[in-house]
Amino acid sequence: MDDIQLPSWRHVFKLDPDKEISDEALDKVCLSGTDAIIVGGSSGITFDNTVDLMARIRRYELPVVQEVSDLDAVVPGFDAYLIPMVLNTTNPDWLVGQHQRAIEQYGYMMPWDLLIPEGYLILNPECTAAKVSEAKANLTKKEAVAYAQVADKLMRLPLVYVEYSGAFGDMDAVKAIRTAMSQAFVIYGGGVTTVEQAQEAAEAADIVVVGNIIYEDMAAALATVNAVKAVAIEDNI
Ligand code: 1GP
Repeated sequence: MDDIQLPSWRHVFKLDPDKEISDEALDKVCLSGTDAIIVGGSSGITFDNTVDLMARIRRYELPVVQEVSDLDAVVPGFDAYLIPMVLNTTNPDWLVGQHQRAIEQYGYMMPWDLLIPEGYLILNPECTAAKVSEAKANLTKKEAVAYAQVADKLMRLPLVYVEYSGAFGDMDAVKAIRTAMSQAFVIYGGGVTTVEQAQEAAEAADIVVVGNIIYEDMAAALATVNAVKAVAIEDNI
């Protein structure tokens, strides 16, 4: 396994197994200078489409991690597994229920060392993840910060993922969240399509995730890598 050096990551591409990507496009993504690839999505994720995408990314040297959203689609062979715990869900299934059932069933064979729990804070009510996980995503900045603090200070999760999937979020809220953290790293994802947005997100969060634009405008997606990496962020922790 490659060592997962989360604290050194600044830019990550997220690839969706349910979406087509050509070998040529995948080559560009994997050789872009990004720090890692996350494989995951909110719908249409299966074992078969995940194993296929993982095998293709595996030809490259960069770390590849799976963000688990469906137990049936967990594929052995990733460098690590991000385990979302949806902080602002209204259904405890998405916070601990599915996790409990997974451990009850498969606990004896869990690669515990490879699991990285993330406090997932979904702030775009329109995104699929918000709908699927029944999240109360219309939060004030103060409410959002408090949820992130639950993850950081009470649950002591190593990551807080601020998810605006499909829409560029409120960077003031992301900054406020990061400032309030004692030990968790803050990942931001959602609607990063331009160099300016990539820079703004890089000023607000420890790690910036870029997803959809890969499938819409490859040149714009690739430009976000250097844009993020050019921004130095002060140590918060
Ligand atoms: C989605 O946070 C990621 O889970 C990235 O969002 O697809 O909007 O870039 P976009």
